[in-house]
Amino acid sequence: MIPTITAFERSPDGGKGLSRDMRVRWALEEVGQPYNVRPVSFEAMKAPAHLALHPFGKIPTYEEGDLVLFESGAIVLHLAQTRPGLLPEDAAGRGRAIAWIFASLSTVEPPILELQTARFAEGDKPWAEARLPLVYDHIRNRLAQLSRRLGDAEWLDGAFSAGDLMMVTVLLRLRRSGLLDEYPNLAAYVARGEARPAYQRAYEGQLPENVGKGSAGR
Ligand code: GTB
Repeated sequence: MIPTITAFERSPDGGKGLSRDMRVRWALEEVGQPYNVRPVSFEAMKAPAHLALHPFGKIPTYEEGDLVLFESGAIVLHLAQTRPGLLPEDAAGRGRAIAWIFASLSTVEPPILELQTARFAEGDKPWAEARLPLVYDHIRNRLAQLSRRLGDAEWLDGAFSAGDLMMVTVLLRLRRSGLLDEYPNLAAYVARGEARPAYQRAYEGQLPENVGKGSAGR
């Protein structure tokens, strides 16, 4: 059974790999699972057929037989738990890798999303400019903590795991801000993630000219 994921028909980032289907594509490529991609428009995301898959009308979703999943973290975790390659074999190591998945989504991503909101969604508000330094502080605080923990290790906890995959995709959203470059070990960590062949294949797949092709059609 070849799973099908959904992705933007026309991604607002123009194919820079920043939308959340990229994590799922990357995980699928890491575990060697072939997949189909169904592109959806913003309009289709809010229509009943898609809302039946995703209660919040977003991408990505994941369908495999009777199983329907939404939330990129849950999809990546599902893939990591059902295919070898993205979680350690031992229970303690698995637990720690899963902790990094949660950390990426609930501790590191929120301040990064604050920046997107402050810049784009609220950029025209009278208080937007005054709020930015505070938002930058929140992000720098998190990055400094993460940078200390990573130190000069290659990955967050031993071998590359789904925790690293998630963390790298979260950090990538900062590239344009220049904040990542203030922490050279984090910038190098992200670059290591991007250099992985599975990341490269996933990136290729989300380029505008490949939208909807899935892993077999490229
Ligand atoms: N928590 C959910 C998950 O992790 O799966 C969040 C899903 C989500 O927000 N999906 C976005 C979406 O469907 C796409 S990724 N939005 C459509 C809508 O809400 O109507 C968010 C995103 C959009 C654009 C860029 N970009 O241009 O750089 C990056 C990320």
